[in-house]
Amino acid sequence: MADLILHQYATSPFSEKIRLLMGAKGLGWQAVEIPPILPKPDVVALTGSYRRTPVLQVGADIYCDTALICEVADAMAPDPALYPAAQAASARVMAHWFDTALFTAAVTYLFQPAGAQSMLGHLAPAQIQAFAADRKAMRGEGNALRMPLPEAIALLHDTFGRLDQQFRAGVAHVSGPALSVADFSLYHNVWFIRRASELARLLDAYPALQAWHARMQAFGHGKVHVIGSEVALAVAHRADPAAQSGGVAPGSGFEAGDAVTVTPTDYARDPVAGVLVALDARRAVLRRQDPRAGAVNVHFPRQGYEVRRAG
Ligand SMILES: N[C@@H](CCC(=O)N[C@@H](CS)C(=O)NCC(=O)O)C(=O)O
Repeated sequence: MADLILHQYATSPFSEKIRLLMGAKGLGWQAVEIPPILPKPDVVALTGSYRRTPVLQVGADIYCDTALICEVADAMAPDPALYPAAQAASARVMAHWFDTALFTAAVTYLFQPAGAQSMLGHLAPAQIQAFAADRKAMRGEGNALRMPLPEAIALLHDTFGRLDQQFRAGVAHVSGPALSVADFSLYHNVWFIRRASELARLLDAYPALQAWHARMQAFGHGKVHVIGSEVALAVAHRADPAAQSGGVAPGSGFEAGDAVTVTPTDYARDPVAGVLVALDARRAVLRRQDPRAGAVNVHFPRQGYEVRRAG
């Protein structure tokens, strides 16, 4: 199996989702610590202009978004399964909801004035300002990742209360009796809130949820080796992108070889331009050329991303 290189940073919840997944799957991986704010020249050399965190690199194949990274890791190391057949739909739908609606509530809750200090207190005042400006620009005109604070708090209590009840009723995992991708999507949200000292006390009312979190945490992060971003770029440059079976699905309105852009529909809406290699109901794959990374295939999930003809 080619080396797995995760471009991530320590305080990123979506990175933690994948670090824990590596532990659960018993995978060895390499970590590149990337900047939490723009500029990220070595990330976008691989991705085009996709700037979100984390990104998984396998040779010259670059996988954006943790929803897709979970599928890739599951195909490489099927045990334990992330999409057990008896929970296939519930696991995927719950995971998506935790990664979007619940994450928006968690971010709103944690970055209220009382929380920002515990989340960003390790930074100098100028760094806090730069972080705030970066995230404001990333959220865009629709102010994605924010909702009214009372609704965010209500959503967190409602969700955690129901999950706590379900765990107390003896259901071992989030979407049913078996572990699934939904456990990892809930996990990173709880992990994020637990980092917020005072505000983490919101979780005190949910002991069964906390016990589940401790069981998940025991997976650890697997065997990790830290490398520099220049090493990762050299790996991409040396490798050829993997052959894509499947191609572009008939009736999609696109053909292989079309010049297209792929853009997140929610936040960090920076279009990535390339030549379409594969497209179906689950994935879009673009080929692009970069002076430092060489030829790379950049892979996106279809949900949450828009494919458009370039120009
Ligand atoms: N849907 C994306 C969301 C990823 C995301 O929002 N990550 C945060 C960090 S936890 C981010 O990109 N923040 C801005 C940045 O790192 O530049 C995924 O599942 O990968």
